Amino acid sequence: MNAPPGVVILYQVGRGPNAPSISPFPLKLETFLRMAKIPYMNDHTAKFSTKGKTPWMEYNGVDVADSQFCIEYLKKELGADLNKHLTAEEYGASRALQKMAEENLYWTMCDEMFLTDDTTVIRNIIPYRGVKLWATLWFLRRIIRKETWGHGIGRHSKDEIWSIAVGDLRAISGYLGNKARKFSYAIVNAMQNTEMAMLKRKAYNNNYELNDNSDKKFLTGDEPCEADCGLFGMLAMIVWHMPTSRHEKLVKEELTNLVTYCERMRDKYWPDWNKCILSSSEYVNDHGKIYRPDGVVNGTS
Ligand SMILES: N[C@@H](CCC(=O)N[C@@H](CS)C(=O)NCC(=O)O)C(=O)O
Repeated sequence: MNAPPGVVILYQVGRGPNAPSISPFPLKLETFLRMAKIPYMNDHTAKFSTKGKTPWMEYNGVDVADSQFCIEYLKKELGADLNKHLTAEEYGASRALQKMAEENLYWTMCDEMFLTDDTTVIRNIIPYRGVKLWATLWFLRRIIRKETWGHGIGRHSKDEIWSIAVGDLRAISGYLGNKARKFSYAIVNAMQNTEMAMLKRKAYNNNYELNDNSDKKFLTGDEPCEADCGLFGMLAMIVWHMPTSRHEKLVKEELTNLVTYCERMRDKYWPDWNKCILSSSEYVNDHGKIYRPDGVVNGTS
């Protein structure tokens, strides 16, 4: 694929059923390109980088592998710094949370999706059926088992891995802040088991949209920063691509500010979300189309 000068080619693995990627890292990088208003086009042929991973990019003839190195490269080339408004403390906290999600929480998600006996989660995401599904699953499981073992997390019991996921998700949710929820829960608890308290608890569990009460709109405040790309990429998988998983249950029933956070990022940077998800009737194959910062999507180059 060729791109005009100044247009990034983003190599990724194709769109997902309920979010624009089934992988957190391409979604992170594509969200960054939108946030930084950098023109780009997608190559959905699932060509992996020289490092054997996805995503990667080509910019003015230079190949860069790894979502974070792509971001660093573009920051250097174009001054696309989304952290200018952060204090050193905010930068430190935002980077630490992003890395926790990418290097720790991510592996708990891989374990939940690929390495448990129940294949419901993964069957909802991989579009294949029959032999093709089982062959893909066998192949992916082999890689992920090896990787989680090398990382170290794969040596823990399932309960221990789950406790790591819970700790990480609570940390992100807590940093975003959920004051109103804590306050309301205090009231509900004070009411103990009256019928009203039970009804309220049920409402909490069933309608997380009512609980959009995170203290901060984005990770560090009203203005998004670079770490929001990475966190959104990761959390979006839990919200939209891990149906029936424990991760999904935790964020939708308890850590609801993570769900509204994802919805806020989606609404701000993905007005064309439905065109980018396979399950929507509005889906459009954008392979080779150029996204311009003004929202215009051109035909092939
Ligand atoms: N640090 C990399 C991580 C990318 C990554 O792990 N991608 C996964 C897909 S979610 C992958 O390509 N896995 C293939 C493999 O590990 O063999 C980045 O930020 O781009």
